[in-house]
Amino acid sequence: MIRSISTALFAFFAFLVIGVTNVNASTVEVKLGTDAGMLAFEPSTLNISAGDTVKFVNNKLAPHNAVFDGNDDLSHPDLAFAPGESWERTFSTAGTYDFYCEPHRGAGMVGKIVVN
Ligand SMILES: [Cu+2]
Repeated sequence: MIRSISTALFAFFAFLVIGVTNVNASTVEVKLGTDAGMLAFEPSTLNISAGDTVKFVNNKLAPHNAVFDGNDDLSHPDLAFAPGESWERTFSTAGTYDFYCEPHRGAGMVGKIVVN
């Protein structure tokens, strides 16, 4: 009896750990404004897996934002002014997501995230 309870408990906790923690999910960083001082996302193209998180980090030549047309949940329309300001978005659905920085779109500050 005690043995079967402890076995059940073990199975339960193993399920919790495996179920809650997606060990494969990772967080990838994208800089807004390159280290070299270019108006671009760095990197501008990202390949990630479904469930991964992208951390957008304000870098140089602010202000920047990141807008995904037709995808309000992924967009961050507020302008980031301070270096180091950041936000995160998790991509749970496979697909190709184009985005851009509103103030610098005309200067070519566009990016692409491919979720596999
Ligand atoms: Cu910008």
